[in-house]
Amino acid sequence: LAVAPVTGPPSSVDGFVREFLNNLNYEQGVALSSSSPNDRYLALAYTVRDYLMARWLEDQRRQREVQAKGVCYLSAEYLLGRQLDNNLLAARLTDIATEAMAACGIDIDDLRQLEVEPGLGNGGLGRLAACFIDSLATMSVPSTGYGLRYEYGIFRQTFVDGEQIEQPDAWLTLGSPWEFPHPEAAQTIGFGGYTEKYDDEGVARSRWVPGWTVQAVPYNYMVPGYHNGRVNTLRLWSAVASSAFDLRIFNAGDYAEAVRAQTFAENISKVLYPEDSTPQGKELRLQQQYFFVAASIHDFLEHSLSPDFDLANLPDRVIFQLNDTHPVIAVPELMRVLVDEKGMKWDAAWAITQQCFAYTCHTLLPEALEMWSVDLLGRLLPRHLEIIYRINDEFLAAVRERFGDDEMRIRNMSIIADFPERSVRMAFLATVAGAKVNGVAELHSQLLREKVLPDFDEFYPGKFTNVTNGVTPRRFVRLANPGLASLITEALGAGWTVDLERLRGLEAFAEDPEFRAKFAEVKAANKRRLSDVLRTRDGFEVSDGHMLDVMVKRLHEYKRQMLKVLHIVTLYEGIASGRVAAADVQPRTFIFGAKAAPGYVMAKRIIHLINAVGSVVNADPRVEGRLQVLFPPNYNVTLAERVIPAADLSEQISLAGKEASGTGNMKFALSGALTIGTDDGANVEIRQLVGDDNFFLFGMTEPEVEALWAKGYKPSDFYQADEGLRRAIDLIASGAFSGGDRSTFEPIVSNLLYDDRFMVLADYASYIAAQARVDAAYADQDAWTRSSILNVARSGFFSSDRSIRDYIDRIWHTPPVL
Ligand code: 26Y
Repeated sequence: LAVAPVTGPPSSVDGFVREFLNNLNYEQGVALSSSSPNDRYLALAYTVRDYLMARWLEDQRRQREVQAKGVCYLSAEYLLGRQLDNNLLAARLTDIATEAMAACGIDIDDLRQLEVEPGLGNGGLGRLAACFIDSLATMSVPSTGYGLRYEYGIFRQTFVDGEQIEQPDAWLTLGSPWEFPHPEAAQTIGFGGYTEKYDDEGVARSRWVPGWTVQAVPYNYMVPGYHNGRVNTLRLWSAVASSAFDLRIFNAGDYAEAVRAQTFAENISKVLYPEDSTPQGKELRLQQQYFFVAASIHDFLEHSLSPDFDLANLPDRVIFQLNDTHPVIAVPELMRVLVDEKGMKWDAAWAITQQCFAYTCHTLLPEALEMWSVDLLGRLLPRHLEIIYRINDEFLAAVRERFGDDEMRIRNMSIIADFPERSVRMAFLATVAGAKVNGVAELHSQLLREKVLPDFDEFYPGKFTNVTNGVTPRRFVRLANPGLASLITEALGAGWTVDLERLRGLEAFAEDPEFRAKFAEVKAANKRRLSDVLRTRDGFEVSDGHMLDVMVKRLHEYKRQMLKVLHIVTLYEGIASGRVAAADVQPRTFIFGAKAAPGYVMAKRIIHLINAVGSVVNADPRVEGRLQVLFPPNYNVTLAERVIPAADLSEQISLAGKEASGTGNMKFALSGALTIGTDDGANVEIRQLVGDDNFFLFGMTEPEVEALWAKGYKPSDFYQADEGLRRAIDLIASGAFSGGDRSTFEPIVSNLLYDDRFMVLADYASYIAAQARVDAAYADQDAWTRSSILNVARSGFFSSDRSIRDYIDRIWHTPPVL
């Protein structure tokens, strides 16, 4: 029997109980009475899985049979979050499972808490990939997500004396019920070695003779669509040594040496790189990148195409979407397969390749564009380097033809950079190879064309486009904010979860006092839920009646957590100095969540400072509890799902021109938080949609930033000119937050005063003024709630379903297969 019969969701609680007990007995080997919480969690997960299985098998069969064009999303990161709730929701099993567990004397909530989320990503880019595969499944688009199955995901963050300590994230220890290993479908991936020319019946050809190989073993994950009976696949690769340990050496007693090769190979998928911006030239990272894209391309060609498929038609069957530069080594790999392995002519192969790739850029920081040294590439992937050189030669010849021998321009456009080290600019390679190149918000796409890749935009008219990011309403509204979800359904009826523009219908309700009261009650309940979580998780007490002012995102200087710190210190200094009565301060709780890259010293110092300011402010009786700073460690998707629905104010305060898009900003707006933000990334579009009255704009615009740099930026001038700023910085410098020790935070202070690359001081006054507007607005609770409802009503555009529709229309041309 090739395909299991399609069964619908179980109609009875009894049926679910039976399946659950079966799984407990036959998979876990325990009786209900003797089962541990983890046994129960696993058995529940297996039961949910079983109900999705028939659909999954059916969709796998159909994807092979229909031969429609599909998307292979290539991403080094997927920040999935917990799976249980999402899969229950997609399969319409939430109520049945809850009752079934209750019938067994189990509180399903207790089991939910046991799941360790797969943290296989750093931040926005990885979470975006997770939202996109959810939307692709929900919209019935044939697609596969490809990536890496890191044995250790993003590090677990703890604080010791306020400083970040990283711990390995052993997410697989207690079992991983959502994955299906397929060792029989392993791919052999080569590395190193040399290339050689040979004569193939009169035709001169090249081939690669790798020096060593690794096995890539796929693990499949279900990606269920929401209420549409679809289940797509996420396929993550794990590295296994091609030959196990050396028995001869082992028997001779040198155990470490016997497993050396094995350890070396298996290191490839051992751990996620926690850097999320600067591409440090890590050999292992290049190995990871090549490992997963080579395995994915071969997997697609072998398993998705019929044996007699004519590869000339490949663009009719697949688009490989490159999620940033991390998978760009796929370009020379496809060329190598087509030319060296399939015997295709170079020009034909290049024409195909150029139609099969598209590239999404997620940054504007020039230092964040990946470059690989020619030396390293030549050692690790010698044939790929040759192919890149040829692509570059032909590309530059075409540029010469078009623009003449403009050597400056040629040097600026070359895929190979000569300084400071001969290296390959992966973003340029992706731009030359991609059918389309997109940025992730309107402003970002515009700056990408005008500032980062202007020569390419001129050379390739029509290649550049925009797809503004989005977030999945399933996880971030339905699951994370059930109170709001019910209220919306009550007001608008069902259907909005897959058609988020319908939220517009809430605009009318914003004028209804009764609806406003209900909406405010949902927000209050979300705050209580958050408060419960923070109490059990971290021992924090969230005070009643406070505005929740939230800044959660990776710690980066460009995101400007320091600006938020200066605001808090300013408020505190006013009270501590006696100039402001505590009673006159709007009660606020400031919540931070942020991980810093382990090697990013300044970012870690800022984390230390936030914790230090929190300790002092929270403990000072003069504050009368009206200001509170909470920094729960280890911010992740699970915590985000509690924090975001509870927030009143969303902090999106990057220096204009630095944040490509942001996606947290969208999640907050959809949860009814008002944004205080700069004109940056997707903030621009959020403000346009929700309206100026419902958004607190501050700071310089991107052209103003440019102008200030051009004129010569001296941060100390701003320090001298602004008394409030001076007092805040002086208080930090005085050691007030470091037990009198002036040296602890001195590097932060001097960085602000004498360098300040992200113009914190230049935007300080404007930020403080905007915060005063926030206070004034919050004083009128009913008006605030109205704005909050309008934020929800007008943010439907930010569904990742809309992003995916844009990708389909502008880039992929892969219609849904219904
Ligand atoms: C290769 C390594 C150094 C690296 C690893 C991770 C480089 C970058 C990253 C991650 C980047 C990232 O998360 N970028 C964010 O992508 C989001 C989704 O498009 C944007 O919303 C956000 O503005 C951008 O910073």
